[in-house]
Amino acid sequence: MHPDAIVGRLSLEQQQRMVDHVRQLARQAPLYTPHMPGGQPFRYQQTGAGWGWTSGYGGGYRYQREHPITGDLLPAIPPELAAFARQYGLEPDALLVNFYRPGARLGLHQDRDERDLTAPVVSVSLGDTATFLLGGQRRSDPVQRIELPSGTVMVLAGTNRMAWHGVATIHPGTAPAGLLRSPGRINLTFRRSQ
Ligand code: MD3
Ligand code: FE
Repeated sequence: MHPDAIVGRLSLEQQQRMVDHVRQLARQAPLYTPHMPGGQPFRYQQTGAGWGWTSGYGGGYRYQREHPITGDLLPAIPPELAAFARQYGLEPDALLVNFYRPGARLGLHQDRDERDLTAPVVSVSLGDTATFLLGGQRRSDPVQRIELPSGTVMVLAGTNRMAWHGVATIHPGTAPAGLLRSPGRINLTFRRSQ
């Protein structure tokens, strides 16, 4: 199965450069566990650059410039990464970094906290392969299971932009040797939030 959302695969060198950027970002804006507005923790850890997505702490799901734990302004999106997203027709103002350890999942949801829901979302998978779930416009629509190995680039545009989606499984031991220091998967999403 090869959905039209998958647009490319990064070389190992490109993947390593992205991971190096993530490490640099995480030094300034540490990974943390986001919580739903009701207090339930998500199963992954998160940080961001530019605008970050925050999931509660009183105000409900929204984008904000401050790190939710440290209160510091998030670092700017590294120019090399912004240029990467621009290749796919997106001028990003938000970069979300999600880290999944083996066993972590993300339930089916839609992304609709962005002001312009016609701007595409660009996603890069790094590390262990994930089984990604891509549904349709309605929650009850059938869902495709799509394997996302390290280096996969997806662009969610058109009808896929408002599709229900989630992460079913992380497959430990499938990352390219030496790419990550610990087992798991990093997902980068570039977005236009404002
Ligand atoms: C489809 N992330 O951050 S990436 C998310 O693997 C999110 O971390 C998943 O869902 C992850 O919101 C999936 C691919 C992705 C990202 C955004 C989308 C798919 C999408 C927005 C709309 C439709
Ligand atoms: Fe999402």
